Amino acid sequence: MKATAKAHTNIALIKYWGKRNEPIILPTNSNLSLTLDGFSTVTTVHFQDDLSSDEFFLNDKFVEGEASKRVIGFLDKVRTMAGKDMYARIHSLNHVPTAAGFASSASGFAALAAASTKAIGLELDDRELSILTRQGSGSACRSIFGGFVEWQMGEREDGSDSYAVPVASKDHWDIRVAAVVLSATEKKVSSRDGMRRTVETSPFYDGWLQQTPKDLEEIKTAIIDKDFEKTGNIAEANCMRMHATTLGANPPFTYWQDTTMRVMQNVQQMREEGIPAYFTIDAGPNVKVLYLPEDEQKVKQRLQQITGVEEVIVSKPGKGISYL
Ligand code: 2P0
Repeated sequence: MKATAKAHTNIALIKYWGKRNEPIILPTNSNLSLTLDGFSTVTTVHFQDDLSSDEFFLNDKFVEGEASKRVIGFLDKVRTMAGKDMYARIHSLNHVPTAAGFASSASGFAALAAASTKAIGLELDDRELSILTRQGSGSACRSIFGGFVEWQMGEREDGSDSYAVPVASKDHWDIRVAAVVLSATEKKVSSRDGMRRTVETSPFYDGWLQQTPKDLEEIKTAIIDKDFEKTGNIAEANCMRMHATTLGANPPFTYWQDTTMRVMQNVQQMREEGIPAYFTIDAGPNVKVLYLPEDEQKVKQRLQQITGVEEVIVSKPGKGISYL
């Protein structure tokens, strides 16, 4: 009744931004990401007869409070599915530099879902696993697969048609992602709260919903064709539209800081100088930059020189979940 799984985080090129159902996490728009090899979580779940509650350790530290509640809530779903009433000891090792601005929830819930279902004896296929993982954290359902992955929003109320599907494998196209870590980051609005506030109050949200399906269709073609300029342009524009919706929220907010904008401007400047590079930004101030392998040195150097940039961590396309 013990299993260990590894999952990588992912970066959304077409963003998941808004829920139509909060308890089981159903999105308002289909979205697409690239799984990254640089950042992963390894989780061991051990169901044991002698435990009277779940025990969650993150990087060898016992965790209580909200983070632990989310993990236990997820294991409750796994127990219900398996029809078993046993508690578990969970050990998670996060190889995601917290400062890198990647939500560790994507790799975290994907690894937890894979390890816990295997440990309890459930035999799920990748689709079933993606559906379950989605209910831990939305973006995590994409990390079941490697490479370029679409989360199809589905239509059903029970979420049975809302899951991730592979679009192109990690070996299809070697593009790179630099995570640009900023030195000073203020306390931010969490992605959950930011999403909710935007859906409920931003008059710009309708525009987001209208445009995003078109972005998704176009980027899928661009990825299949390995058209970097098109892929980058669509990803950057989609990111800008997501962030524009937050400015219309009530109260309005933005995830950007001064360094965020400096990095964005430098990326656009690089393009003017003939280096194809494009940015995307999630629910935080850090910037991720897409570029091609042959430009790695130039892009890295340029990003490291920007005032307020602490570190640049590069990543390649990564694989889906694996069992250790
Ligand atoms: C994404 N983000 O597609 C988008 C882009 C942030 C901006 O998924 O509430 O932590 O756990 O489903 O996955 C961050 O939201 O939200 C996110 P929950 P999550 O990657």
